[in-house]
Amino acid sequence: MKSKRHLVSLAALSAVAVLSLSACAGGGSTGGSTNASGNYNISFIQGVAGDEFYISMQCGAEAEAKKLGVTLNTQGPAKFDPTLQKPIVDSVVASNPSAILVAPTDVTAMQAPLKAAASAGIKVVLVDTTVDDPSFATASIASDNTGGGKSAFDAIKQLNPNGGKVLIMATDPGISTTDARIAGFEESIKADSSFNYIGVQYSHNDPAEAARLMTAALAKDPDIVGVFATNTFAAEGTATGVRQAGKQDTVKIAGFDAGPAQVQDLRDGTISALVAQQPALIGADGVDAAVAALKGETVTKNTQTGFQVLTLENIDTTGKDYVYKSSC
Ligand code: T6T
Repeated sequence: MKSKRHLVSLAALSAVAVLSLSACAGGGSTGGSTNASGNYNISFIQGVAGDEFYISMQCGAEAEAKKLGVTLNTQGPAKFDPTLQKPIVDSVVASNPSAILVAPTDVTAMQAPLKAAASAGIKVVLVDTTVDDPSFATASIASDNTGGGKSAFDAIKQLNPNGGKVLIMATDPGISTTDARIAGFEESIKADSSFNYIGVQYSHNDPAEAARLMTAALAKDPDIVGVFATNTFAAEGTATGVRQAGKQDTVKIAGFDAGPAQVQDLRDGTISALVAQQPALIGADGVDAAVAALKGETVTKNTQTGFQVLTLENIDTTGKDYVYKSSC
């Protein structure tokens, strides 16, 4: 059943901005390897296969590749795990594409394999996530993850104006995006003395683990009033845990991402707000950056894409185009 309290206007929390940070880099040498038809050949390596965020990014990248007349192929590991992503990167590098678009699954573990790709003369464009030292990369394109974390706190505060106990359900430490979301959320909550922040739980990108952790957290702290779930899978599991505890009217969940399952949870009233990214735009910008670099044109080194806070109030109007796709 939908709670009226979920209808509180959160429109003011929405922020859509696409801003290109000003540092520009020369495109470097022209050329790059081409395929048999003489086209540039781009490989997109997702953070994990089957995640609607990366599927939507693939859709945006494919559409842009078609427009520009370049070839794009996509693959991703079965789990968001550097031990599974590294062999994919290594075999893609061995196939010598013109460029790689990649969402590194760990800031440290993916540093050397991606630097090696760039050293082999392949243009490397980081999409979504990054690594400890991305200086080898042609370009980096990512959401305003810190700002999204702050907006998630604003959403929880608006639904709990008197404050209360709040936790974060995250994935794993060492992922640049979710770490930045946590940092943004923590900065806001620590500055508000009406809230009692009880810390981060790591669910390893596994909804079943997030549900288990959430159930345990509610057994220990039944007075939790809010949870920030830092991505699709954390949000899905958090919603399940809260539902199983019968606490959906008292625990307000703000989740990052807007896959179809999260949007259904928003409609059901289990989730109150979703911070939707623009994955298709990130994919399209990534292809543009790779092709510009291959042509020796000037490339914007860092691009930050915006986000939109989705609620029951805007999901069928201004928010509807932000819902991620399950297929292109
Ligand atoms: O939140 C996105 C992405 O931005 C993050 O880096 C990893 O998780 C997602 O793919 C959602 O599942």
